[in-house]
Formats: sequence, C-alpha cells, structure tokens
Amino acid sequence: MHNIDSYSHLRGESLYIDDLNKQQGTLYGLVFDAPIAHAKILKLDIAKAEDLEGVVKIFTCKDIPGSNQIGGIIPDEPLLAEKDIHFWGQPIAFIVAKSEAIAKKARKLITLKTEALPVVVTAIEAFRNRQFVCKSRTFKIGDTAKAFSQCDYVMEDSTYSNGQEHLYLETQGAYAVCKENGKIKVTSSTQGPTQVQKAIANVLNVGMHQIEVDVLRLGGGFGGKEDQATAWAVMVALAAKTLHKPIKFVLNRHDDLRMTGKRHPYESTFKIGITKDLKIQAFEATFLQNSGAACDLSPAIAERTLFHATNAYSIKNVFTTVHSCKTNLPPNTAFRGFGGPQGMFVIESAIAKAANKLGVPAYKIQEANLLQDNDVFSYGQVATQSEAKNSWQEAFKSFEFEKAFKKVQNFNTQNHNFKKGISVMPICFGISFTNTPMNHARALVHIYQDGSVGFSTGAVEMGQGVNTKLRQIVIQTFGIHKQQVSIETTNTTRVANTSPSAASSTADLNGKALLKACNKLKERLLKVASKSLNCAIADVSFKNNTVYLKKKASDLSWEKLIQTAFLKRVNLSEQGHYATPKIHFDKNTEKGHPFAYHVYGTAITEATVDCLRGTYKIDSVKIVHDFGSSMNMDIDLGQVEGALAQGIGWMTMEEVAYGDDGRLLSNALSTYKVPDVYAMPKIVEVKALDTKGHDLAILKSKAVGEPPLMYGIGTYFAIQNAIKAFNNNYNLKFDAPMTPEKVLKSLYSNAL
Ligand code: LUZ
Ligand code: MOS
Repeated sequence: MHNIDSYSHLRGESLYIDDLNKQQGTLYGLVFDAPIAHAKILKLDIAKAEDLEGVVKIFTCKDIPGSNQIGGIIPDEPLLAEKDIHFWGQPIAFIVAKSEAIAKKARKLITLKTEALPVVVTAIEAFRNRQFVCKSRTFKIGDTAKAFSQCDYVMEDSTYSNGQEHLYLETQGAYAVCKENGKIKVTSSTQGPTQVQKAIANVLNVGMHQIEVDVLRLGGGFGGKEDQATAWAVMVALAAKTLHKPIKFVLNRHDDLRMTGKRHPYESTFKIGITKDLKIQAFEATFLQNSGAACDLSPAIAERTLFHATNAYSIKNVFTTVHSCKTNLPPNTAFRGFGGPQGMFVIESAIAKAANKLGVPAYKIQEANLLQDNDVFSYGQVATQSEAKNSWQEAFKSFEFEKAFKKVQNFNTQNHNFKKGISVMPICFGISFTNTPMNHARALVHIYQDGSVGFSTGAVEMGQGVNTKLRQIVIQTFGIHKQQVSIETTNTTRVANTSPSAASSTADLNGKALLKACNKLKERLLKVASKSLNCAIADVSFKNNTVYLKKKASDLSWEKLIQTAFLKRVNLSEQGHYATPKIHFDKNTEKGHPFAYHVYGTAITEATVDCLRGTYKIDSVKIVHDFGSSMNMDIDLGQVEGALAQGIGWMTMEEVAYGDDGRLLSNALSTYKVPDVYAMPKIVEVKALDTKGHDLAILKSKAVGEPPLMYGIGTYFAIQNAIKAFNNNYNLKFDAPMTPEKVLKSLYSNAL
C-alpha cells in the first residue's frame, strides 16, 4: 500500500502548524534568547520593546503561574531564564505581538546586561571540571583486565564523532487557542504530545485535564521533537492562558538552528584486546557525551550508547563507561539512533585500528566475532534469533564481496590519483524504549453505522509512514476497503498518557494496541454474523467487504453486518492497550532484558577518493537488511534509504561548529552541509533478509526507523581504506565527519 500521505504531500495539500486556519485575533510569538553562552543576568529591560505599537505583552520568568520548569527526566531546565544563562540561544523572554514583523522589531529593543562567566564547549573540558548533567554509568561483563593480559595484541586510541542537526523541513512550532472554562488546546509539532501536555500543566499550574494537545503530522522529527518541541508549545499556552487570545509561534530556521540541541558529540577512548585467531577477547571504552547545558534526554541516550557499544559482536569481557558532560551548548537531544551510532562508531574504530596493526582487512575481524544465539550482551540479555551471521553471509553472497574486494585491490594497483576503499558494516540495534515503563500504548477504534471506521492511537506521523501501517492493520483485520478507514489526529483527549513516537517502536506499540482493539470488535462482529447466517463462529470470516462462510462469500455485506450489530445495540467502539511483554532492566545491577528484539543487517560500501583533491564519491552501498516480515516494503525501503543518507551525512559532511564562545557558527545551510541527491551513493541496493520475523514486532514486521542509520558508519571506513591505499604513512584517525578537508590532510599526512 502506498503511503497514505503521498497524495496530499505531492499536491502540497498536507497540513502543518503553519497551514492551520488561524482564529480571528491570533497573536504571534517570538523568543528573545541569550546572546551569550554563560553569564549572570544583571538587568533585563523589556520596557521599550513593550511600548512598541502592536506589542501585546512580553513574558519573562516572572509571568509564570506554576513552575518555571520543563525538564523531562530531571527538572533542570527553566522555560525562561531567571538569574543565569547557560547556553547561547537560551530563551529569556517571550514576545507576543499583533504580527511577526512587530515581534521582530520588539526583539531588537530588548536590552540585556550580563556578567560573562567561563564558557565550556567541549566534553573533555567539562569532564576535567567534573561537570555532569547526571550520574555516570558503567556496563560490564567478564574480566577485562585478566583478558587483556592473555591477548596477543592490545591497542588503544581515541575517537570523536560530531553532533548532527536534525534539519526537519518543518521547524518547531505550536498554536494555542482558548476553550471554555480555562481549557486550552495546543496544536504542536511534537513527537511527544503527552510530554507537552504535562509540561504545560506544570508551568500553568493546572491539571493535565485542562490541556488538550493535538498533532496532525510533523514535517520530520528525527528525535529533534521528542523533547525539544515542548518549550514553544508551553510558551504559546502560557500566553493564551494569560491573554485569552489565540497565539501562534513557528520558529524561523535561524532561530531553530540556534536555540535547539542536536545529536550529542562524543569524545571517546577505547582499548581492544585480540588474539592471533582474530577473536576480540576484551573491549573497554569511555564515552564522554557532550550533553549541553541541561539534562534533556541525555541519560537515556548515554544508556543506549552502552547498550550498543559492542554492536553486532560477541565479546566476553567488556567494560564501558559513559559520562554525560555538562557544557554551555544548547541541550543536546534525541537523534535517530539515540546514542547507539556514537557507540558503534567506537567499536568499529577499534576494529579498524586492530586490523591495521595486524595487517588484515577489518572484515576478517568483524566476521570472526559476529553475534550468535545464546551469546550474552554486556547488559545481560541473551541473544536469540540473531541474524548477524545470516545477514553477513547473505550480503557476501548476493553482492559477491570477495570479487568486489579483489576489484578494489586491482583498481588501486592500477591507479595512482584515485583510490578505492571498501568496508563492511554489520548492525545490531535493540528495539524498545530502554526505559521499560515507557513501552506501552493505546488505541481507540470507532466503527460508524455505515461501516466506515475512524481510529486514533498515540502514534505521531512524521513522515515515517506509521499512519499507513496502522491503517493497514484495520483494513486487514476487518477485511474492508481502504477508503472506509481513516486515521484521526493524535490527540491527548482521545488517547492519553502516550509515550513519544520514538525508539523505532511507534508502529510496534501503537500497532499492537490497535490490533487488540480491532480483534475485540471483530470477535463481537463474528458472533453477530454467525447468528445472522445461522452457522458456527469458526466458519465465519471477513474479506472483501463481505462476510465469508467457509471460504465462500455470503450475501451479508460488511455494511449490512454493521447495521445489524448497531440495531442489536452491540458496542461498535473499542480501545486497546498493549504493553511489551518480557522486557525488564535493573539499573542497580545494570542487567536485564531491555529489548523486545534486535534488528540486524549488513552493508557493503565502496568509495572512490580523488587523491589530488581530497574529494570522494560513494560508489555503492549494498545492504542486506532484517525487516522481519515487512508489512509495507515501500515504506520500509524508504526508511532504510533515508536513514542511510542521514548516516552518511553524519559521517562525512555535516559539521556542527560552535565557537569557543559557544556561538553556533554553522547556523545556516550555507555553512552546514547536508547530503543532497549528489551526495547519495550512485548505487543503493537493499535486499531483504529472508526470515520469519519476530512475534513481538507488529505483524512480525520489525522496527525500521533507526537501525539503518548506522549503515552510514561504513562510509567512514570505506573512505579511510582508500586513504590507506594511497598513503602508507597515514596514521588512522577516528574523527568524524570525514570531510574532504580531513581526507586531503590524511592523504598527505606524514608524507616525506
Ligand atoms: N527515546 C527514549 C528513544 O526516550 N528512549 C529510548 O530508548 C529511545 N531510543 C531510541 C530513540 N529514542
Ligand atoms: Mo527518537 S531518536 O525520537 O526515536
């Protein structure tokens, strides 16, 4: 089935916050933010700005009726700064005016006197100062010290991976309107409607029942709207409540880039121990996460780094620690992969380092250590239905790896100014929120008298196609036409207490809740049908809008059946609740079974480096991916290709840059390069691994949002291998992104 949004997307008819019908009298918001990264506020003067014709009110922390606090995990993040500024772009005041233009003028009239404090922008500096946003964590298994002493080779090095800007096409925004009796409705571009509802209630000091949050769809999220859509929604709600007026606020791109956090940069060190037969006996890593100025989702992201620190490998002795370092950057946040990619880059770097030392291709080491059933992860979960070897072998076979590897070697002996590199990147990604209590969802289904169906879940559509998958579930269960089924907006008054649409789990959690609701209705309707047709329930089924009797169409149509049920006063509405079974995790022992299942796959990447210029082309990425039993290959392929592009961007070109003063330098698309169609590999091939799928995946169709991003890591090592082929004296560096500047330097580093 096509993505149900493709029709309106293509015609420009899909609605976003900026397209909503505005009520008469709508006012416009704009944030006045900190023009300095770390300081004491001496004096904030809004008088002149407030006097400007058309300015209605300027809100500061003093205008907050409840708690000036929007921190999700830890309450360490004020909505509007009070006495101190902790990052450049931190919201200080919220201007409400009759037009955006007036609000912009007013912003220039606000003056701020500050006393500058020392600015920390790197994780290492914060680490040395012992500045953290939360507790450090360690996962360990076996005895690394003992294992290292028994290894033939032990290597250590450090790595860096930079942040990444989400660059959702739709910037952050929200629209608030007043309803009767003090209630407020906020339409928000958020992945987490309940989170927004809760934060608004807290800041306004009202119950959550006073606040309705509605989400139609997002123009992209990628994690950037899991936590960080909240502030703007709270601001418009605060203004609406105070002024009894509708308030709209959509950030312009510059403001959005400056004020919001990004993927966490990581500075890491590793130590890897390996034996002559290429077995990785021990692995240690210390991850310094650049968390920014507030906690946000950093602890959960740090945790996922540890969960994925050994990627798709079985390593018996592991000791990994992560420190969430507090810096004066905007709070860094969720981004597709959620700390997993940062962890995987380090183990892949360690393997590349070991391979270089041993004089073997990295794939030999990777291959010798792939995860098998009954292997134990450092966090205690036992691997089952591991597809690490299967996807690896399938990729080698289908894409003729040995041949391709030799071809690259031949090319390199015959060419001097161009060199090719090839790499293999296996992935293993755990599916579930690592915070076990978040793994549940609900759905609400109404069958109307005419047989059409409307349903709601907690899932937020952000381009990933979840609405299409959900609609498929209803269509399949009732055996009706797709035109008869529509999905409603995500709304906190219809489906409450939702987890954010995140962790690749949205279709699994909401889909399973929906399936349960549909099955309850179906059971009821089968009874009605069996009575009408005077036959056993077991003989009845629904297909092609018709009730089937023992595989033959009866003359009872779906519509007639629904009418009959309605007249018999059968309940045609139902809700479903799903909580992932089997999962648990103990944060004291750091052991458990946090993931419903893992997603696997293997990517083979080839790149060509222009050794005069330092530029490169990704020739091909060929992937065998574990979709389980895909319920929608069109959508799933789109997810794999999109995630790959985003992974390649992170690894090769997207360079988030802050000055030493904490100011964002890469503050526009002229200074921040995202992959475009020319940056994509000339060839992208994706082959589905043939498996039975997993029972805890929706209709056995595995989660697909995040895992394929990590195929992009292969690009780094393909380019690095090409550099090695050109420059014998090159000392491997693990410093992502691998920009052409860095490639050029590496090509000629240590040259005589
Ligand atoms: N969000 C979250 C996530 O709150 N917990 C997670 O485990 C997670 N994983 C991936 C992406 N977002
Ligand atoms: Mo996320 S990184 O919001 O799944």
